[in-house]
Amino acid sequence: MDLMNYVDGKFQAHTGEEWLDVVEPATGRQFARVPLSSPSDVDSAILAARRAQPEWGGLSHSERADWLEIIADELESRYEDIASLESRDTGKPISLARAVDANRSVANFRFFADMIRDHRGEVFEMADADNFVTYRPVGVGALITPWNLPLYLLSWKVAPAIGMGNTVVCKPSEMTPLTANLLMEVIDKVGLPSGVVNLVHGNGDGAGSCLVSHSDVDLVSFTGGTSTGAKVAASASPHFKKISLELGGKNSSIVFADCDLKKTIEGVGRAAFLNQGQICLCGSRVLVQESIYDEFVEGFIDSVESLKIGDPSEESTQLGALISSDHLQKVKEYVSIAKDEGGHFLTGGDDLKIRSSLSRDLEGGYWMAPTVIGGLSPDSRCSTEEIFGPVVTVHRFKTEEEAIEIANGTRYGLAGSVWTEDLEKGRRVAEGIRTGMVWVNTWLHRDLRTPFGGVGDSGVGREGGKWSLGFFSETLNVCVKR
Ligand code: TXE
Repeated sequence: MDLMNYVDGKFQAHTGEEWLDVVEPATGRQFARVPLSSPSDVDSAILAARRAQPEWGGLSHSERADWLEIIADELESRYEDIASLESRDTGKPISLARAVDANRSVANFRFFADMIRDHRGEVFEMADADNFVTYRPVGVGALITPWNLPLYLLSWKVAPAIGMGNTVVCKPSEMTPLTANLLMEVIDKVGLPSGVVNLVHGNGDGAGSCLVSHSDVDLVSFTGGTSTGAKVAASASPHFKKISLELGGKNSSIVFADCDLKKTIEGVGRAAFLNQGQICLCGSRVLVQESIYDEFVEGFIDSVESLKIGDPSEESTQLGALISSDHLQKVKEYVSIAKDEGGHFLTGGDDLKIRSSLSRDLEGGYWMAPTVIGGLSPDSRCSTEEIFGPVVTVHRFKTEEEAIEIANGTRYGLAGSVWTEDLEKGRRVAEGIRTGMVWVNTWLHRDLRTPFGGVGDSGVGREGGKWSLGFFSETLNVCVKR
């Protein structure tokens, strides 16, 4: 399958000759090609978005909300296609692709349709005047997304961006472009006005950086790695674009002695290994109170060793393949760093066991056993740097203060979880962590109205609910003297 860009309401071939192979992570085999778009392809997409913006921005909130609902309905009718393409493209289990990627992508369009329909400006009265605050479109947005939750993250940006009257150019990850293509098919089918949503395929150094640095782009919403985020910020800032950066994480799961052990083991395991640990919110550092450390670790290892790894298309599979050969290599390097740092492997650490149980068809895939490492210092590289794979480190702590200090010992600050039956303590500890989101006795329990984003190396800005509407708009205050 050779993909095409989607510009000005039409699928269009890119102007150059360059292509990149799209590889199925579970088999290591190529199954599609993505165009490496040129600067002139990016220009055409931005021009189409620019031309479409005034009319689109002139529609009422409820007219645009209607469009989001139409897209949601059509997307929902492609539910099974979304799940199977996402599973094939990313290597994640089909059950996860259904529950998260397919479900949430539709939900994102519906949620923002409702929010935008109800969205009003504000009025602030003074003794002698009234202030009227209105929310206006920013203009043309560049939406850049990664490979771990491709359509989920793209829909999370497209829906509020166009809902608030902007037009957009999307640049999905070159590694997982298939569901972005599906979204363009949906948009094409429902007849969204031309130029409102455009898509250029390509890699980061090519189409991505060209888009971000373009003088006719007013806003950049980026989700991806921290070092890429720094480059994106550097090229966007000379033009004073609005920018939101959702970057990496190295999140702690803090387990207190008074937790419900069974539920905690299950929740901490899910936080560690969902999507093979390739979610920025994953809890990859597990901090356990000393008095239950041995008991927790024993139960945790049992549960990790019972995870079913293998063919992502099988319903019962719980862990699939890692995204790419390069990424697998990066994760394995951290495993050897852990050995050098004096870590001991409580389980996993290699891929031999998995490979021996895989069918021949999957032998070329990018497999890694879920790995739990003990004995490392909390300030070691493996427990402070983002690995973004199925690798977690476990550490002991004695007091609340110590747990908070360890949790705050990374440059990241995206998420975290606290496990205790004392809910007051749970909140107290959560509020002590320098981060953007903390769950108590749960993980990834998302209410789309809440702010999403982090501090430090995890990024700048918040999206979600009214924060998305604020980011994807410019406010105007008109003060009228009576
Ligand atoms: O992401 P990149 P990569 C982390 C994770 C991973 C690391 C690198 O640790 O190992 O990032 O992953 C586009 N200008 N996360 O290399 O490069 C690129 O084409 C504009 C965390 O895959 O950040 C893709 O569309 N765009 C993360 C998107 O940026 C550029 C999820 C993300 O790619 C660009 C994924 C440039 N100069 C990885 N360079 C999370 N926060 O969830 C690249 N891109």
